[in-house]
Amino acid sequence: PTVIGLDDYRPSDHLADTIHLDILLHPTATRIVAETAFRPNPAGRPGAPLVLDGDELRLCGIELDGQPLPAEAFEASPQGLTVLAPPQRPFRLRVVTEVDPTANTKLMGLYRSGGIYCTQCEADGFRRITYALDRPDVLSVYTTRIEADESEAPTLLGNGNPGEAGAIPGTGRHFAIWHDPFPKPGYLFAVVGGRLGKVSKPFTTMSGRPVEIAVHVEPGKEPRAEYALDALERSMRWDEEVFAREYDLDVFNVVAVSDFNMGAMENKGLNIFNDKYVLASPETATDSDYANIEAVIAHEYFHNWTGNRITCRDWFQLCLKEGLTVFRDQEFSSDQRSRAVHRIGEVRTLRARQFTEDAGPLAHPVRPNQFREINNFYTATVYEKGAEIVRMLKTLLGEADFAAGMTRFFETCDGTAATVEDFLDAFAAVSGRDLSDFARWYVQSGTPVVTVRTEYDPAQARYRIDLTQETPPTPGQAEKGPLVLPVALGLVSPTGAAIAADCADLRPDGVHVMAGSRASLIFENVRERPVPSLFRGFSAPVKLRLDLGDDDLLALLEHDSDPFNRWQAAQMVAMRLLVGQATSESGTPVEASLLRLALALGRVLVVESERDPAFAALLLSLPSETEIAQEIGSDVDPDAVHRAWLAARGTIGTVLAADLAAIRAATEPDGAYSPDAASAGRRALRNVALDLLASADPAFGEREADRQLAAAGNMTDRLAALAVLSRIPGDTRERALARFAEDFAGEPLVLDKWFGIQAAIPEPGTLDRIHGLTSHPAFSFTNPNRVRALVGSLALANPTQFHRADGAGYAFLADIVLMLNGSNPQVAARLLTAFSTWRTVEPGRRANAESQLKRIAREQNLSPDVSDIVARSLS
Ligand code: DPP
Ligand code: ZN
Repeated sequence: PTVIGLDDYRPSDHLADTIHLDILLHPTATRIVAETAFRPNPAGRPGAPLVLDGDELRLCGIELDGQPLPAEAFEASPQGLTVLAPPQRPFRLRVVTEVDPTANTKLMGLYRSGGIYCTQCEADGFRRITYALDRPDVLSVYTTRIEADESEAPTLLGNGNPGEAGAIPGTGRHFAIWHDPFPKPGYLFAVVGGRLGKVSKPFTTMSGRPVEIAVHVEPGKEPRAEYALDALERSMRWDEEVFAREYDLDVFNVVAVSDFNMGAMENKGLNIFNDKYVLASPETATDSDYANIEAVIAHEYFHNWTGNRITCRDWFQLCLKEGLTVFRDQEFSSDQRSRAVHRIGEVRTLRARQFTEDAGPLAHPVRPNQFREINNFYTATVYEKGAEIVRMLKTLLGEADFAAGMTRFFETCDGTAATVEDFLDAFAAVSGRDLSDFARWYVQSGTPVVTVRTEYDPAQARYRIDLTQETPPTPGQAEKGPLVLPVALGLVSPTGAAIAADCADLRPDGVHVMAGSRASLIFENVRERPVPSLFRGFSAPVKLRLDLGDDDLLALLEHDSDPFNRWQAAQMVAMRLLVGQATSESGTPVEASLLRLALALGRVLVVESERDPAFAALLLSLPSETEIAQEIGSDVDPDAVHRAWLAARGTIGTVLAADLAAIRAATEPDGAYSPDAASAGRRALRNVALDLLASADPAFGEREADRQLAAAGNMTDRLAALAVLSRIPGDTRERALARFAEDFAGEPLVLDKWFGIQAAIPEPGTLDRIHGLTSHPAFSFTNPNRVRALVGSLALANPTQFHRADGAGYAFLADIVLMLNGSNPQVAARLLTAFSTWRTVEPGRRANAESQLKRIAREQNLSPDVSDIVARSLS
């Protein structure tokens, strides 16, 4: 595949001001008549041919200004259409194409999901519907007429506002016309046709515009769409209150479909969702499903401004809409829930996914400078690290300048296809600051490592913190420069008293801005040896190397005023002993250290399990096996990591048994299920307690989980119990799994959880079990959710079995990747990224992984998606 570079950008030679589409829906032969008003772009090359993108298209007709275009005037293939000498003035091109939505297994362009016609056009899907200037900086006003059999597709939805609609007498067909007044790139185009039920309500915007907001789902599932509708309403209100952003059309429609490559898509006025992020009922969805629905609904809605009203000049600017919109949805969720708890969740995700990506062969800058396949750049780096950059910008500038910068960005860039520079310029303009050093965050890949040394001089009552930062080399970037790091920090007395920070280099809000590779902070009038609390709230996405002993860290756990760092301190103690245990270079007295941690957690729990149960649940959650492996960094033995992890949980469960039992007794469910954060927090704590008790005493765990399973009145408690049981081999487990499958036989999204739990069992029999499940009637390789639940859980949530020493896990994943390479390359490529840690495992496993990667690389007819990932993984 060809490499596309950021520096290659040049404006389109032509513009497309309006596009009129007539879409005649048919299961296997949908016709698309596209009439586009083109004109030469004053910024383009005069006299250039009109080069339109296409992908697997069949051309059925072409006219220019009402005249058939003679064969010698154009060149056409399924992959493109070129008008060789287009007029040097505005002209209209009418192109007729035909596509087969039923055969479209790639789920890009127009396809069918469970009988519903739907589209996915980001990034390059519009060219699978009609020939077009399919690039984000060509914005057009779309008018779309959709026609279909009334019996097959009673609901017809498009972008923008609804216009004329009606039956076509005598044909059994009907039509609907939609007009979107906002110019947009093709990737935001969408249509939907199908038999759908809906829930809706009126919404009045802050300036008084009446809007109908609606969520459309499979008929019969309407009650399960109420939560999504509620989350949408709250998102719309929040964006008005916090960012003064108002909705701009008469309707806002969300449609849920079962077959979807990603989470959801922000098409203008017509968001299309993976039904996993819409449908929820207490019986079928867990607390985290509810939280995810809220977050994804908000995310896609917020794109209406950050993505749609202001779009991206080119795909290298993807983080401009994604990082910013993730930041916005994180802020929304933090306001709706507990900010500290949410922040910890964000950081856990960042570390598990983005730090892993940044440490391996797929590392890339938040704004990449080249790509072969853009679909492979919808990554944790672009999204999650992109959001961290916006968060740092806010910390750096402070609330007021950040808010002013956002307003300026909205005002100056509205209606344009913008760049990261445009975004930063808005903040530079309002604050008068030079952000050129800060901009390095967008172009430099890799996770900075900050090493801290501290020194206390009691005679001078002086305390000194030395910080150095270094970013390790990443593919294509051997040399790294220093990054601008907002370091939020404070001093804590080991006995709990706060210590006033008398330091000239600290802002009044407790932030030191570190701009070079090293910094020294001197604190005066420090009367006792303090413990430093650094990067409070995770103020910068760095790895911290801190020379603190367990006692100091446990003092932070107990006394720091920053909840994030309290949690972080416990994680650091745990990580140190887990790594020691797993690498058995254990000069550290692991048991004693573990005991101290457990006892400290016990003390903290007394207060926290009442004050903030969700926070208490997080305190009790050890670093994941993925994080431990990442911390070890090389020659990792996943079995040793797993053993260390199990043993630590067992010890904590044993030491805290009485406290955990008391927590369970105090959090018995009372009354009806409510998905609110406080109730969810109590369930989380209760279920973590069960998990730890079961680690300490599997026989007890089995009985208790079985009891909870039988009594559970909601999916959260049911699934938590099933997960605990799944790790305790025996008849009880098998009966529980069988029963669950019967109870939820007609519920694909619930069965995904069941597939996922089984695929994550850390036992040698799991691979056979997964093989068996691929022929389960509810499983299908054509549905991305099913594949992710079963195969994705093995690859991403079951380190010991994916990284089996005999290589069978790798071989299995490689087989699936090759099978999906042709039918759904995006899903195949995504699964393949699980190999990205292959160089960090011990030599035997490493050789097995490499041979599977090479086997994939040798295959003929690799999709651009898979070939790009495999090539970068091996490079
Ligand atoms: N733009 C989508 C989202 O992240 C992904 N295709 O919202
Ligand atoms: Zn997004």
